[in-house]
Amino acid sequence: MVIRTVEYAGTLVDPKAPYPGDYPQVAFAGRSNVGKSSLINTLLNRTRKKIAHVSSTPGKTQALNFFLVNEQFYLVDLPGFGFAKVPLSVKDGWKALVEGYLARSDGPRAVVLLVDIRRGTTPDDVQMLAFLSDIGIPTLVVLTKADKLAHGARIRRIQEIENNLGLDPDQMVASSAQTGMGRDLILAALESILEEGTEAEDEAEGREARGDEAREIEAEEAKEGKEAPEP
Ligand SMILES: Nc1nc2c(ncn2[C@@H]2O[C@H](COP(=O)(O)OP(=O)(O)O)[C@@H](O)[C@H]2O)c(=O)[nH]1
Ligand SMILES: [Mg+2]
Repeated sequence: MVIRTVEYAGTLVDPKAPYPGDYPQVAFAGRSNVGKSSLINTLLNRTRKKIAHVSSTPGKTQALNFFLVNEQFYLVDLPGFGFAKVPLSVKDGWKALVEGYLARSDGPRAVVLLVDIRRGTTPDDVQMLAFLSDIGIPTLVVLTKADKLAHGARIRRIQEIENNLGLDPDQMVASSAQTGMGRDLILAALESILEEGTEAEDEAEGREARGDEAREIEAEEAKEGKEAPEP
């Protein structure tokens, strides 16, 4: 997937509120400080002009932030979880907002769950994975800050986390916002999630799913007709 355009589309503080528009959604989740804002900025090519704020006050924002990418899908930035020092009411608020949103019938097509490669999964991560599996949302686990481990240690760590969670290898990607590691794999995964959803919709509406060729031509036409955004 080539990122052509990104725009901030809106914020939801009520999980039942209407969306900013009618595009498929992919949500990004993870504990505070896991590197979510950094990864989103790297994925969207926003290394200079940051779109997701890199914050030093974990768990402060309780809102769902929508970014429209390529006028094709919303990347939804979920508030971070796993903040130990906040009052219970804040945790309850987080749960109502995030779980309420994820469980919507018109909720996200997939969730990207970020886990710090050195820390591994926390009980919050495990709970989140169980919740997502219960409601049947496909999940990609991204292991962040992979640049902090040497190659061998990284491979061992990935294997360990994979075994702990009982995930398929293709459900996990190691990434680094600093080196760009994992970026292409994550974007390819997002693309295939969005394509699958489109084919399913076409079938449901009795239309024939369009071939790859038609889609490629359309993508090229869209590219030709649009200026690339300033980096
Ligand atoms: N070495 C390294 N540090 C990172 C990486 N991603 C994020 N960080 C650092 O981790 C801290 C938290 O990052 P941030 O993106 O704000 O996390 P968020 O709270 O999940 O949005 C910041 O100090 C980042 O500079 C990475 O891939 N590698
Ligand atoms: Mg952040």
